[in-house]
This record gives sequence, structure tokens and C-alpha cells, in this order.
Amino acid sequence: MPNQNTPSTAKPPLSPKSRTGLSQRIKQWGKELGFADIGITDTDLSKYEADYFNWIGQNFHGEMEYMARHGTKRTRPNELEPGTQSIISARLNYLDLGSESAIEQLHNPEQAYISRYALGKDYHKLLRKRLQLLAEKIAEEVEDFHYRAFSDSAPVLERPLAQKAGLGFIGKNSLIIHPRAGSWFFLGELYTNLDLPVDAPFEKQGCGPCTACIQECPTQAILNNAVIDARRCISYLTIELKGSIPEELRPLMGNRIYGCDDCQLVCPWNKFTEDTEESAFKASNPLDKHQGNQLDNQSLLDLWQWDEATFLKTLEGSPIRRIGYAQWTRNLAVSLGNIEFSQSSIHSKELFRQIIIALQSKLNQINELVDEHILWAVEQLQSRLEGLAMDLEESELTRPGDFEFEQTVNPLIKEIKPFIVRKYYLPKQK
Ligand code: B12
Ligand code: SF4
Ligand code: SF4
Repeated sequence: MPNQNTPSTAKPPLSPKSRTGLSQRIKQWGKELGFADIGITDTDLSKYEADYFNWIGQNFHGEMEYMARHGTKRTRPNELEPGTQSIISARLNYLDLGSESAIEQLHNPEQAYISRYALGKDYHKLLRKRLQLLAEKIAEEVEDFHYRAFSDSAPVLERPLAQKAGLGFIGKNSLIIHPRAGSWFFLGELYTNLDLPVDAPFEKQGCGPCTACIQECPTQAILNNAVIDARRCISYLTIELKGSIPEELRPLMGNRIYGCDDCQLVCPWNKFTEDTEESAFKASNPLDKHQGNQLDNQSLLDLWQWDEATFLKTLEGSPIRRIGYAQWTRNLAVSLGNIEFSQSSIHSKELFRQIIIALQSKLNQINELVDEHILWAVEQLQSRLEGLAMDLEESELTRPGDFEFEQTVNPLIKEIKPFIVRKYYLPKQK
């Protein structure tokens, strides 16, 4: 295991008593460094190994080839870092309770919905740096301390490790949930060569009879045993999938252009969500200092106007930049194609036309993949325009007292996803 630190002076090996004292101090230091919680566990993930390979075997990882690439390194920490004895698992809150209401954005088809974890700066480096600071504290006390810090950056089974370290239970949405803090946090780990006392795993599964996330998932990606078919998950479709988004799933994505939060928004445990203390994760964190853009309140059409230079400059430091301009444009095209208006038909017709012109202005500019999604979006809007024209004709024929047309509208139409999230659980905004 590479030693990422350089201990200065020689110190005697730790006694059992001082190991317990050290683990308590690690937790204290973790809190001082801003982690919401720290737990310690060993390297035995045998209980989860079969589940993991069943998931891969069913191809639920889709095109995330890196999920299958590392053999048993993910489920056997010593194969990733020989000499690992204890794993320190940490969680860091990211939800900015001061940001624009997620539900209002989701319910407004003209607005762009960006997953709450991506409203501020990229978490990967931030978490690893913070873990490194924790490791440096440990190194001041322990001779021959070896470690490696991870956060979504290597073949590590982060959720099972967090559950074993007592940070929360694995919900039916597959996320780690703490009954007093919900699920809006990132996970990170220190693999260490220390033999520390382990914490009790979080044994109680807290979902009970609730199935809200399974029912509300717009694409029905959650199988009822806490297993996600990533190929259907909007997070995968918008971030991980590089190619063409399956046509049958496009209408279900609604206005979600980067990631998806529905299975957290509907989770009752999230009424206990803690506000993030990290300024880097605040939506008000100006990603581009010159423009002060906030990603929690942007319209699809405004984002569509960005050229590649604006995309790269504005999203400096944001995780969104990783998907690149072409994929960003692909996602926006799908959401523009999903727009439905509730205003008067004449108003809608005008807006549809504007959007079609905006979409067509980017044809033949980026690549064939983007063009294919633009053409799909234009087709959707055109067919809706034709529908509106028919509605207009029908309403001209409708005389006062003639409600026949209204009555034949399917009452379930109001329940059609993707814009409807029936209930959600977040603490009141500050
Ligand atoms: C691949 C991946 C994805 C994929 C696949 C999701 C998935 N559920 O597997 C996609 C792109 C869809 C995705 C989406 C999201 N992700 Co993601 N993702 C990962 C990643 C890189 C690997 C996860 C993995 O190993 N999946 C494979 C499955 C099989 O493993 P697993 O879900 O952990 O399942 C094991 C256990 O749940 C267990 N298990 C389940 N039920 C039971 C029951 C029993 C009895 C037992 C014994 C075991 C057991 O067995 C499984 C196999 O070992 C991790 C980072 C990491 N390295 O771990 C982040 C991670 C899981 N993602 C994270 C986040 C935040 C998200 C999103 C919320 C982002 C967003 N807003 O768009 C969504 C949420 C979607 C969802 N409901 O999962 C966070 C989760 C934090 C948390 N509180 O749990 C992580 C940990 C990243 C981080 N460092 O913070 N993600
Ligand atoms: S992130 Fe969205 S699409 Fe993915 S499982 Fe959760 S609700 Fe479903
Ligand atoms: S929404 Fe309900 S079923 Fe889903 S994770 Fe939360 S408590 Fe569990």
C-alpha cells in the first residue's frame, strides 16, 4: 500500500487502549473537519459479493464498463490495497436548503432540473482532500501509518462499507439513509493499515412498508429489492450514457438534464435532512465568477443558448463539465422536446415555434448523436403543435353548455409522469 503521508518522528506501536482512544479521536477530528459522521469497519464484504456480481451478471450496469472491469477488487478491499485492515467511512452533507425549491423546478417544464448534488463544485476532489487532512492528523500520532483516500474514485463498494461502519441503512432506493439525517450526503473512505476497533453495523432496515421511491421513480428503475437497473435510471441516462438515449425513456426524463433526485425527494427520511455547511456545495457558489450563474433556477432555453466556450467557462469546477458540451446539448434537446404547456393554445403555439427554431439552429453543428436528439425533439413538438391546432378547431366548434369534449379527457392524464411528484419531504427552507 503506498504511503501517502510522510511520518516524521518514530513512535511506539499502539496498545489496545490507545487504539480505542485513537478511533474516538478520529471521529472527533472528522467532525472538526466538517464530516457529518465517521464510522470504522473491517474489510469483510463477503455478505455483499454475490449481490454485486448478480447485478453485473444481469447487465444492470449497462455501458458503465468500469463497474465490471476490476474483478473482485471492489468486494475484497485487500486486492485493491494490500495491507488494508480498517476502513474509515465518512459522510459529508451536500444539500443546500437555501436553493430554489426542487419541486418547483421539476413541476415547471420550461425550467431545467439539475440534480442537487451538482449545483455547486465537484465533490470528488473536495472529499478526498478532506480525507487527506484527516489522515494527516492520524499520521501525527501513529508511526508507519499507510492509507489511501477514495470518494467515488476507485473500485470501492462505498454503500455496503458505510452500512457496515454504522453510517446508515441501505434504503429500497439503494442509497444510504440515516434516520436522523436522510440521504443527501456523499460518501468517502480511508483505507488504512491500522487495526482499529470496528463500529456496530447499521442493522435495522428503516423503510418498513414504504415504497414511495419505487412508485415515484419516473422510469421505474428501482426493482423492489433495492436493486437499481442503472440502464433505466435518469442519472445514468444523462451522465453515464455516452450514446443515444433509448427513445422510450426520453419522454420520461421530463426536464431532468443532469442526474435525478426523485427517489430522494419522496423519501420520508429526508425530512430530517441537514443543511450543508460546505460553501462549495451552495447553489449560490458562483461557478463562473464573472457571471454569477446559479444552476438551481435556469430555463431550458437560456441554457440552450450557451455555446461550448460558455459551457466550459461557466461550469469550471462543476461536476457537470465532465459530461462535455455534446452530451449536455443532447440532454437539453430531450428536455426541450418534452415541454408541454398548460397556457392557452395560442400562447403555446407561439412558444413551441420558438423552441423548434432554437433547436434547429444547432443542427449540423456538434455531431450526429446530438442531431438525432434534436430531430426527435422537433418531431415531438411538431406533433404537439398539430394536436394544439386540432384543439383550437374543436374549441371553436364548442358552444356554451357543450362539455362533451371536456368529459372525454382521461382524468388520469393529470397523473402522468414525469412532472408529478406527489409528495416530498424536506425541512422547511431557512
Ligand atoms: C455506479 C453508481 C451509480 C449508478 C448505479 C446506481 C446503483 N444504485 O448502483 C447510477 C449512475 C445510476 C448512479 C446514480 C446515483 N448515484 Co451513484 N454511484 C455509483 C457508484 C460509482 C457505484 C455503486 C455500485 O457499486 N453499484 C452497484 C450495486 C450493485 O451496488 P450497491 O447499490 O452499493 O449495492 C450493494 C448493496 O446495496 C447490497 N445490498 C442491497 N440490498 C441488500 C440487502 C441485503 C440483505 C444485503 C446483504 C445487501 C444488500 O448489495 C449490493 C451489492 O454489493 C457509487 C460510488 C461507489 N464507488 O460506491 C456512487 C454512489 C452510490 N452514488 C451516489 C449518488 C449520490 C447517486 C445519485 C443520487 C446521483 C444523482 N442525484 O443523480 C443517483 C441515485 C440513484 C440511485 N437510486 O442509486 C452516492 C450515494 C450516497 C448515499 N447517500 O448513498 C455514491 C455512494 C457516490 C458517493 N461517493 O457519494 N450511481
Ligand atoms: S435517480 Fe431518478 S431515475 Fe434513478 S432510481 Fe432514483 S428516481 Fe429513479
Ligand atoms: S422512499 Fe420509502 S422505501 Fe424508498 S428509501 Fe425512502 S423510506 Fe425506503
